[in-house]
Amino acid sequence: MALMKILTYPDAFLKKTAKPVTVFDDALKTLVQDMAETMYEEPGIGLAATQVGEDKRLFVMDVFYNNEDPESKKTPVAVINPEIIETSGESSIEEGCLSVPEFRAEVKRSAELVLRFQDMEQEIHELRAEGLMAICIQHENDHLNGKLFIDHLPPLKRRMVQNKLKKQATK
Ligand code: GNR
Ligand code: NI
Repeated sequence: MALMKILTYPDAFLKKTAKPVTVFDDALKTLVQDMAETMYEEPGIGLAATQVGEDKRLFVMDVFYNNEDPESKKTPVAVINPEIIETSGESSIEEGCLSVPEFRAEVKRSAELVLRFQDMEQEIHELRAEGLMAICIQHENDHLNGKLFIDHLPPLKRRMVQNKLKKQATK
């Protein structure tokens, strides 16, 4: 098990459209385990492969784990080759991102969705999600398409935030 380094804005890798996973081998299993460990360590509710410099359509998530509750159980889900096949409703919460440190903003997204994905055994699943899980899935799926939550902000606000983050990054 190993912790991975998380890329931060304005790293160009974060703008990449990730490639589908075709090889389900031990190296993939190790990557998923290392990503899950990194997600819990940060802590985050999700982590996309793009964020750790891996050009693969895959993310891990656990929206239920609370690291302040000793009774809380870890239930990591590995989501491989995700496709959001249905969406409905509207919802917005204040989002943060491990790749955009120290900035939070409300983002308008779908309230409910159906996610089709593969697990480590290449089995295809369809998962209906709502609430925080639906938000997290859309946020992680965006990462695999080279998109960050700040890309959803109105243009002027987005520019201001990007300039501020770029200045911070050079410090
Ligand atoms: O840990 C995270 N919390 C979070 C809160 C609101 C909306 C989205 C997220 S995802 C984020 C971890 C992360 O950056 N995943 O890509
Ligand atoms: Ni993120």
